[in-house]
Amino acid sequence: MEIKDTISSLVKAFGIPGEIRYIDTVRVGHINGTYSVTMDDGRIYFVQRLNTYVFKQPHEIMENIAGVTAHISKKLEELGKSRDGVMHFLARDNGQNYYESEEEGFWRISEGVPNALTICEVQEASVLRAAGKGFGRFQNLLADYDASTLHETIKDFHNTAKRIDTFNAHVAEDPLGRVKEAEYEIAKIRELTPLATKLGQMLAAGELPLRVTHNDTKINNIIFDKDTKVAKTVIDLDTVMPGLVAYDFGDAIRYAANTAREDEPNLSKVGLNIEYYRAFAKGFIGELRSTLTQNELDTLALGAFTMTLELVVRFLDDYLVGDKYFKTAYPGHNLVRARCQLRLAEDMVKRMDVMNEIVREIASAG
Ligand code: GN1
Ligand code: MG
Repeated sequence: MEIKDTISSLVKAFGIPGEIRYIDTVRVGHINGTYSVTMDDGRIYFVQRLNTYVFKQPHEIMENIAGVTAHISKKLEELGKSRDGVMHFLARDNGQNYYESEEEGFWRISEGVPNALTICEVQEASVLRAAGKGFGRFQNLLADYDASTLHETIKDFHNTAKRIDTFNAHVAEDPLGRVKEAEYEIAKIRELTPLATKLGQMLAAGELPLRVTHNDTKINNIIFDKDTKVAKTVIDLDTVMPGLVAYDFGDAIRYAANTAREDEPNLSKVGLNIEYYRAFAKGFIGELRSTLTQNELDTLALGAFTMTLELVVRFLDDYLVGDKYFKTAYPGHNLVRARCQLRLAEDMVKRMDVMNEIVREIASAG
């Protein structure tokens, strides 16, 4: 079936009234396939095909999302705040918030957020401050969510040590003969492994609390208000799971406080934008100050490095095994991404003291 036919049958299956005016492909995100559908009365819906290679248990994801979004709505209502910004997935007549078929795969539809702005490349520090607030608030809203009811949608998602083990096994196997292209990167990963696995060791030793975290805090997973540039909604809830606060802080910094794009091939452009780092930290810590433990504050900067190195490993691993996980735009894209992330990780190692000092300043500013 052509995609427009699939989408129009989905629109009917979910009981959306009216006719489709147009369909756009949304090219943000490396995993799922997303289309924005505008109806004849101007309403917008996001129709998304879940990548079931990545998410093996799609029903569990939709169960998590239903629980998490209901909780957030209820909290906002109690606080007397607008619920506009909560992601809303449509349910069909049979109560299911998805549609599934052998031939077409696993689909879901969410309502568009009015006056929405998605940002992929940051141009000003104020956006980072707003994003920090948005992700911090998200975590606050879920602070009392019963984590034991959440399915682990991707097992060991941020288990950096395990990811490195898998990667090392693939280096040894070298299934496509690509290892020779990445000798420098492989050596560096090995050198940086002790630092990258420290956070996981602290977790195992009970030195850091597990919270309900988002785990994929790229800035394009926040919807901003087009006019005020305030963070309205956190989206992409597929990986909401128990995790460390440093994962959410760290992954956001990795992506948005890079002086270049995530896949910049010219490595001389890549590094940590310390002003953006500070702005995000201000927004994030400002929201969470009363709940963060000293160990959590002390590991935020380490989290940024850890998430960055973890992505080096994930991108390079995917390259070595034939680009099965992340969508790529050209051959070698995952290698380019890995090199870029490695340059950023190396820069963070050099500036770890400054990064820690900034967190301390912000935390003690009250
Ligand atoms: C993927 O779906 P998207 O693009 O928001 C990935 C993240 C990575 C990110 C790297 C489920 O996120 O973990 O950090 O790409 N999501 C999943 O850009 O693996
Ligand atoms: Mg995602």
